[in-house]
Amino acid sequence: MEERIIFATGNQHKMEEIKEILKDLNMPIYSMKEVGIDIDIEENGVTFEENAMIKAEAIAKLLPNDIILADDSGLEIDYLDKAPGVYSARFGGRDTSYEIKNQMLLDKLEGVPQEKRTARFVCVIAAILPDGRKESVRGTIEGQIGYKIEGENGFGYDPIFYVPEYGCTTAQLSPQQKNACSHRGNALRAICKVLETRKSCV
Ligand code: ITT
Repeated sequence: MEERIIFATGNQHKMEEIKEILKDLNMPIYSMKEVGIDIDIEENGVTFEENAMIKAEAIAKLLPNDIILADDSGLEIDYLDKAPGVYSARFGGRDTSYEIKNQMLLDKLEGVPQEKRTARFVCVIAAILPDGRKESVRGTIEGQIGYKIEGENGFGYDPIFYVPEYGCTTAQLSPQQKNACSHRGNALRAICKVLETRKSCV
């Protein structure tokens, strides 16, 4: 049977970025939904690594012959003791719009000077291979929380995540620019090196 990668994510925005970043990898890549799996996975870990592996394990149990990857990611704001961190998706309520969530974070940082607004996006990619091997890698991108919501691209907290090198938020970068420097791009390129030991990769 042809080798495939199944991504244990229900987040469509992540999936779009993942497919673009891994497009040169000559392997078919599907989200769990695309292969007919629609389950809620309880993310009860306290680190990105634990949660990424929890998601990967839940799908690997159902599809033991595939390469399973999972992404756990989030925004760490230093002034807020690294919150929302692993709770990024749940911060302010799962169903609350990101316009509201982003404004809530801006309000929490009201009056905080620029040098104290440091933050980073973190992405941990967990992999479970058909031989049972488990790996995980972490990618980050450093930046600052801006002063207002800016930009239409990306998703989630992108409109408040300012990247000094580019002079704009990650929501103002093109998808190609974001993928080239993002936490997810960096983590996926690192997991490719792990997969390279099985099959040639990007
Ligand atoms: P899955 O667990 O199904 O993959 P999820 O959205 O619940 O989807 P996480 O638990 O990993 O995923 O939460 C990640 C959250 O962190 C995500 O919902 C965003 O709020 C934020 N986030 C992660 N990567 C981001 C990015 O590239 N840009 C903006 N926000 C991001």
